[in-house]
Amino acid sequence: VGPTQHTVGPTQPTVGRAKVKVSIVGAGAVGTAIAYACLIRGSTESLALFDTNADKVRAEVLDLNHGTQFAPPCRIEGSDDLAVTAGSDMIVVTAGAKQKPGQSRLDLAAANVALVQVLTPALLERSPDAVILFVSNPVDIVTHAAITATDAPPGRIFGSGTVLDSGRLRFLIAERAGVAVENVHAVVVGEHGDSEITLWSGAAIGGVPAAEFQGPALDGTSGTVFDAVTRADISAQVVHSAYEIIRGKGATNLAIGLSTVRIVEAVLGDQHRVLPVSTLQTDPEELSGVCLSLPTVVDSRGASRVLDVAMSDEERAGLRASARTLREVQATLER
Ligand code: 6V0
Repeated sequence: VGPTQHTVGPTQPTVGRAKVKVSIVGAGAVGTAIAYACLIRGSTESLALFDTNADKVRAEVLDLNHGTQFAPPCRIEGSDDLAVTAGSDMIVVTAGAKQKPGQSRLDLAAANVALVQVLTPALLERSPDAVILFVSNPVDIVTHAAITATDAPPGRIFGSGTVLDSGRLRFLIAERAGVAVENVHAVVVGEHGDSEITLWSGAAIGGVPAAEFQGPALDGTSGTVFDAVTRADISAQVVHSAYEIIRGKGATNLAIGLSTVRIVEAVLGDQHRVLPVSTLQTDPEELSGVCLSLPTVVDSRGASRVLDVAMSDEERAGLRASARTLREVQATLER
């Protein structure tokens, strides 16, 4: 960061220390959507935005501050000086290059890995107790690079993983089943990317296993809704929906904003919420050493415990293949 740093925020000094501070690194489409969701939901008492683009961060902070009258109380400041993040309880990293139309998440890897290897120790220096959540893509590779660049305890650094993908999956299942999305239980695991796996074997709608769920099909006939063709179609849509959104509007930002804030609140509120976040796997052997997503308990320590979730043989083979893909990319990037 150069000598011409600019900080923007409330002019009145804060009386005492704000209780809960969240910093967001990268004030682009995703970072600002996360900030906006945090503000509207009242997730934190203090928000700090850091971006190397001084004009952009200044504009975003002004825009957010002009809305504070209409939202729960929150102090919002921003800067192109990393010092603005000091003393954070939680830091969300969205900085870096993003996918261009037709580009895969793994294509982004080299630039964003180099960025987080420098950024993560600098963030922890200013906020030694913070939990750090990575959103920048490819999120599993970026999270692994960040973990290996520091000696923070396991779980304090993790990635948003397939929380968004699982949200997309639940939406599509709910639409087909004709039930509220909260009544769908289903999860995507593995890489946040092309090799991710839908765990259909554990999917349930209002407690009914997806494979047994009956209802009118799209052609009006009654019977099993989630047959093999429908399952494959939904899984493919989950994988491809980011590409479709990027083609149409240049970025995906609103749903990732909301899903990230779900993770932020799980940490700040010590909620012990089970979410498919990306963490460094240690067991079993074939997954060990890569960051990927499995249902994980998220609490004030970060990602604290990976659950041993039941899977079919095919799903388990898919997860192993996803781990292999990630391991190969990791090996070429982290030297
Ligand atoms: P964007 O709108 O280009 O914003 C990125 C911001 O980062 C810009 O404002 C840059 O100025 C800033 N920036 C670049 N380098 C630095 C740095 N060193 N320090 C601070 N700020 C910096 O991109 P967008 O917000 O759309 O996407 C951000 C990242 O999120 C990309 O890597 C996306 O691929 C990723 N996403 C991850 C998702 C997930 O589910 N994990 C979902 C959507 C996007």
